[in-house]
Amino acid sequence: MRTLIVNGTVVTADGSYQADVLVDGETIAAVGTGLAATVTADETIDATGKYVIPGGIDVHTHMELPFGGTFAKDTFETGSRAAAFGGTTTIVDFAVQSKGQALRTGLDTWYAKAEGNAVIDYGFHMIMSDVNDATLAEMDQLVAEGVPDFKLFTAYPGVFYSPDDHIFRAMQQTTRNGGLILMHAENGPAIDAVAADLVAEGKTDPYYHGVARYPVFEGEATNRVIRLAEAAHAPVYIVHLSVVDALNQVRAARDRGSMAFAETCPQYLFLSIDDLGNGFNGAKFVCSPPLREKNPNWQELWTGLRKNDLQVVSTDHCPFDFHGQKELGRGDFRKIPNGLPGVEDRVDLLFNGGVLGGQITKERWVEIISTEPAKLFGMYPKKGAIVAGADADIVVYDPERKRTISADTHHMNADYSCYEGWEIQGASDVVMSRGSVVVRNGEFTGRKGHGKFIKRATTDYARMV
Ligand code: DUC
Ligand code: ZN
Ligand code: ZN
Repeated sequence: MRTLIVNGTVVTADGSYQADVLVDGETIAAVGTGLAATVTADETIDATGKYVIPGGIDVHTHMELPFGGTFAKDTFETGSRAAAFGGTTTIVDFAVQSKGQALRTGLDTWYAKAEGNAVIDYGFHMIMSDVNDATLAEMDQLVAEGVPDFKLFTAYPGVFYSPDDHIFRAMQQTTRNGGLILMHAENGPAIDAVAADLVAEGKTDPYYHGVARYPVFEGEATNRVIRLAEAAHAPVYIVHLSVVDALNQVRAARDRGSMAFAETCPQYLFLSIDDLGNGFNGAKFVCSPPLREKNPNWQELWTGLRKNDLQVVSTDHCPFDFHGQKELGRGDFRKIPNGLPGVEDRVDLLFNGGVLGGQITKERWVEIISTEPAKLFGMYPKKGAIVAGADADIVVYDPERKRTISADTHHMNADYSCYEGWEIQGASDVVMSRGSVVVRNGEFTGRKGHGKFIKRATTDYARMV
């Protein structure tokens, strides 16, 4: 099957230009002007007035994550389908090692969840709940099989939490095996102390979830894990950075030449602690780190994205229904499952609020939603690029189309949207995954099981600073 995309504006991280794109089978065969005159194709897609961009890459999703006695509701089938509707053609999900298990057991569980179900390509990171001699040795095996990064937590004592010596040991291991440590950086023990005080005072509403998790607790933990990485001569990637206190730690580290990288998420650019108010309705917005004060955080995060102190925007997609799941925390905000639905809206929110909002160029938009995630996570230029030889993961994007976000029309498995009623501009018309059109003009045309596991390479992080 050959497909020719004609008359579009190819938008890449490096620049934009008019060009046609020829897809042959699963890969891009040629990019150039006037291809229609010289090649034949089975299908021609007219992209006049549209952008032709590499498919979005969301390197932070949690399909079926066990959390707080329940599970994130999207499966690989429903979640990857929702991702495709939103112009994302690759996800990297977090496999979970439960305490006492081997990494292998957790990873095999995630292979089984995804295989035969995902509609777009996927990779895995490994959440490490135990760091010991056995799991440290297993890390080398995972790096070799294309799962080269590991998430550790300074939050959630008793569940995912790792003490500093465990984090340091894991970092040392990646210095040897070329992997990358991803850090959820919030001071969990301090947060739990404040949260216990608040509940004892009768402050049990979702809003206090935001109050308990002081910005300094994220700033302190961010600095600590970066310092530990420096001591181990290891790169480190801070996930879901939410607040200026933490951003300043990343800025300072990068200024001193550290291999420190970080992502933020749409919820920290567009939502605030005010959304956590409104009684128990605020439970819809409970995630960790929490939503922050609008000022100065939103603008500082945009500045961080412009200046490359933040390299990626991912979603931390982790959907729970309001009814029946978020409600587990009525009367005690500590029991509200943490997480928001988001995988479907990232590309459009970033275009509408970022590009049309005057915060970033359309080239930087492509960079932070696709190209940089591909580079940092060992998938470039197979993913994240419109070049001959790359996987034909392509979105024909309409920068003019308007739509209203709503739980009534979204495809994520959640009974609410954090952006209900938002009118935004910019939408994916055609979404192609390895040469197959999976979404066309709002209709799903893909296939369950089309998505393949991506064996990811290690990256030379020193060259990416
Ligand atoms: N934060 C969330 O909001 N959900 C899943 C896990 C996490 O760290
Ligand atoms: Zn996290
Ligand atoms: Zn997460």
